[in-house]
Amino acid sequence: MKLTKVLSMVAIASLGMSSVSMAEEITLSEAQMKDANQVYFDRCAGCHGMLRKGALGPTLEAKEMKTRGTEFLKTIIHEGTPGGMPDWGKSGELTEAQTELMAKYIQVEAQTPPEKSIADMKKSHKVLIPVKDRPKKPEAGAENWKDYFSVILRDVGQIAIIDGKTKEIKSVVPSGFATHITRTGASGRYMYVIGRDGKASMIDMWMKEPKNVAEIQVCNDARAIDTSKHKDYLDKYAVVGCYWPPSIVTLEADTLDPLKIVSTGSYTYDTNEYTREARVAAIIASHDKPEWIINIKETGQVWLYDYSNVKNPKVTMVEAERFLHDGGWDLSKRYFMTAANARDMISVIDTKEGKLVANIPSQGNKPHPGRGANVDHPTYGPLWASGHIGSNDIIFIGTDPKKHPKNAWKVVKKIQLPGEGGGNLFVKGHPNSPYILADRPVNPDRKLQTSFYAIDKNKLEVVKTIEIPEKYLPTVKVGDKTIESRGPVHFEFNADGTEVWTSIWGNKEVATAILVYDAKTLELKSVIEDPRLKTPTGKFNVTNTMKDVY
Ligand code: DHE
Repeated sequence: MKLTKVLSMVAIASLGMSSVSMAEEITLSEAQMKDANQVYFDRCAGCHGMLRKGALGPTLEAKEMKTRGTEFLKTIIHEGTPGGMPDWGKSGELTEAQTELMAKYIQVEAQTPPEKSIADMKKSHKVLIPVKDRPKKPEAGAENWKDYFSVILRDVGQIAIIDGKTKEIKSVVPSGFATHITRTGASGRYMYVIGRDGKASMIDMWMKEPKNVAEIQVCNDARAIDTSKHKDYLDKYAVVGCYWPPSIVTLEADTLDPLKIVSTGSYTYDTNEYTREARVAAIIASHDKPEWIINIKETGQVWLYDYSNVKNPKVTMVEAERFLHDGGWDLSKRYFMTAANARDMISVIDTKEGKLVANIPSQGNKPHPGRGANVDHPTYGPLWASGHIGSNDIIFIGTDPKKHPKNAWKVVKKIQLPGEGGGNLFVKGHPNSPYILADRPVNPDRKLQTSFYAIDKNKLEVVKTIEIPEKYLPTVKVGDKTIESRGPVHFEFNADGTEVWTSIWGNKEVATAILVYDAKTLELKSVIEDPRLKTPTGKFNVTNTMKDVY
């Protein structure tokens, strides 16, 4: 379907008009409800919320959905929208029957999912290799461990550990369902992994063949994990941020034994309404204080969580903006730069003073920085960059109020990725790279989606579009549908910033590749191909993750 047709459907949707009768009766059997609950959890809850109150995506409350009707909702679920809703039907992720089922399901009232206690968590806790049986130093064959990459194999629930120097796959280990991110501890030794199903696991990088050494399911729906990075607490605690039950769970860093659970259900900062679904989005760890900086999405608060007294934590609730999602450090690692995506805002938190510095309009549609990318610009000084899902804007915000006060907390430059529409998910930089790289995996245009873009850090211009050769974009037949790979997603540099890696985001039926580019010439330098590399998404280099380099 053409972009214009989808746009006009979105316009109709926003006017609340529908050609379908408002009196449509929806009845679903118990089996259909069960299937639909699972599909909703897997595909929809992340953006629209378990209780369907909306966040990155709009509210899907039954009363409102009934006014739209099944046929209209089916089309949106099948085709997606230019605002970032994926084309679930067209891409083959949902069958026609599932598309219809979901169109009906969202017209039925949402159910509240169960809570989880520490005792519930403990049932799934396993120390697979006790601390005393783990290597005392990096084993022979693991000499390059500080330049290893953990690569998420999303739809097969695995992590590939790849040597950044030799490109050898050291191991492929199981993880949670649709694993979301990985983070290292401050020493880099363990890679911590969080699945969408709330399963946390930790991989020992000192092993010749890195393996999981502990695992636990701390909640039912999660996206974030991090560790204590302050020098007095190195590798002491891990923390998981949960979407459901909305909570923060502190764990022992070497065994994942659960220590403390804190509910995040609270009041929206602006309207002071209670929301149980106050989900934990991005978490970053301070290097200067025993503190995690935690986005509470729906209430619009950033929690500065002091873990020094782990059973009795102190929390400073900083009012920022609603629908806080992803974000990362500025160049100095004092300011947390984070996107309130559904409000088109970037909030800046001063972690030294423990306060909001600014809410900056992002000047685009749905900012989505990942952790963002940092630039030390010769004229503007330190800048932090973000792209947008819903528009093709890349913005640069000044982050140095001392030496560059005129540029601080302003969008000093806005540039456009070429072509129509947004679809950018991640930008990434490295101090030794002359470029910031930007992907576009959810742009509806095939050519734009299968390319990535190099932005010169001095000129602040897109200077090169790198098209992925067709041979690395396999298609797969599912039923009578031919499904194409989405193209490159997410970037990560090697430790010295001389290479940048991107993954080809495909379908789980077919292996794709990791493409490795020279960070200066942007020539394709090597291709990591292996039948096990299915649906690679995020990649995290041990050194860069340990030091928060991006
Ligand atoms: Fe992510 C980061 C949530 C969709 C791949 N994603 C994050 C973070 C959050 C989040 C809260 C920040 C974690 C942190 O820094 O502590 N992501 C969500 C969603 O709620 C959403 C929109 C829908 C969902 O149901 O999950 C979503 N994310 C996606 C994808 O579709 C991606 C591309 C593939 C996937 O796994 O589903 C995806 N998200 C990632 C990656 C990061 C991430 C690779 C880490 C980026 C980094 O460099 O730190």
